[in-house]
Amino acid sequence: MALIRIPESWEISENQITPPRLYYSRRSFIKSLVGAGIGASLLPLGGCQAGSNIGKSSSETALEKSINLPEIKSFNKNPNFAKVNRPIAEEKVAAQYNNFYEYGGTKKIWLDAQSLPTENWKVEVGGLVKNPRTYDLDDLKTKFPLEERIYRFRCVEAWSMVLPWIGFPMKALLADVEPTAKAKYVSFTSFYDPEITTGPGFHFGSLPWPYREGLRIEEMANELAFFAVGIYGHDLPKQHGAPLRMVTPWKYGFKGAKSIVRIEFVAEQPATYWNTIDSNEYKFEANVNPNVPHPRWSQATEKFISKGPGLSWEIKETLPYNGYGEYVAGLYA
Ligand SMILES: Nc1nc2c(c(=O)[nH]1)N[C@H]1C(S)=C(S)[C@@H](COP(=O)(O)O)O[C@H]1N2
Ligand SMILES: [Mo]
Repeated sequence: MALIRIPESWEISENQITPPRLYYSRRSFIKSLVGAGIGASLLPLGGCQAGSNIGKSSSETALEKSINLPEIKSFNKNPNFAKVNRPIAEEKVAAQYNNFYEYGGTKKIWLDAQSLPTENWKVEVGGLVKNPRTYDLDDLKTKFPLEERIYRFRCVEAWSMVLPWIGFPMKALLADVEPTAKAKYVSFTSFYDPEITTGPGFHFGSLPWPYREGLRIEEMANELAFFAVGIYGHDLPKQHGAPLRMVTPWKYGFKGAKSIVRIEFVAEQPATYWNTIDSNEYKFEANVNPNVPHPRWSQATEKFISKGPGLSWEIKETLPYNGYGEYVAGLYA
């Protein structure tokens, strides 16, 4: 299979990011960085671009290795989420176009993310619950029946894909740990170790690491809220947030914390990574809404990404709740 090499012009080019050490103010750094990334990626709106680069074979081998993972043998295809009216992204396209800021600020972090250590993974679940537990990955995969769900995915940066996740509904975990009546929110924390997560420019102390996200308990109990342990029929690649990540398809992609190590039930709305950086631009709720622009760009349409080689996209209208209103609108009535 030909390597899918995402063209430079499609994404933020490395030389558009001023090295962070030149910045003195955290806020201006974030603004320029996020502005550069998002602004650049939105410029070609309306365009379609074929890839021309042939990748190096070492990089092709590394990419294949990163997605050539053990098959998940036993899972059901959930008939309610068996397809959407858009094509599923080709696997290598999805595996090369990621956000995972622990490993850097471009879309090309898939290779750097291979340093994430996933052996003997443990997920600690505690806080306001009757049954606090520490699960290892096998516990999670055997205790909770696995299913495949094909979901739309919509990043706040206005790109989108359709992805075939394998995992289990969050409500299954809720039933196992039994939050107490005091628990109103839940906080999810991603793996973070500054010695390992080596993305350039993201590791000076003032950023609110580790990456954290949160939901209301009712959101976590919703049918759609999902934990993924796999994608495309196999274990989750590191760049997608191995070995366990959140998937909340009616919300912007940043709500889907990757590589989760801790889940804590709490009484108050928990702090989250992007909301702490800029609460005006990244709301806690973060429901996909075409009628509410981000302060710096419209959310009315999206660049729908599905195929390679190279990368092409189509402009599509963004749907309220990313098309999942029938499941979740009642939560926000
Ligand atoms: N720990 C962590 N989780 C994260 C992020 C991140 O930077 N760190 N980025 C988020 C954003 S902005 C998006 S769009 C999705 C991207 O998921 P994908 O790369 O698997 O498509 O991951 C989300 N989860
Ligand atoms: Mo995102």
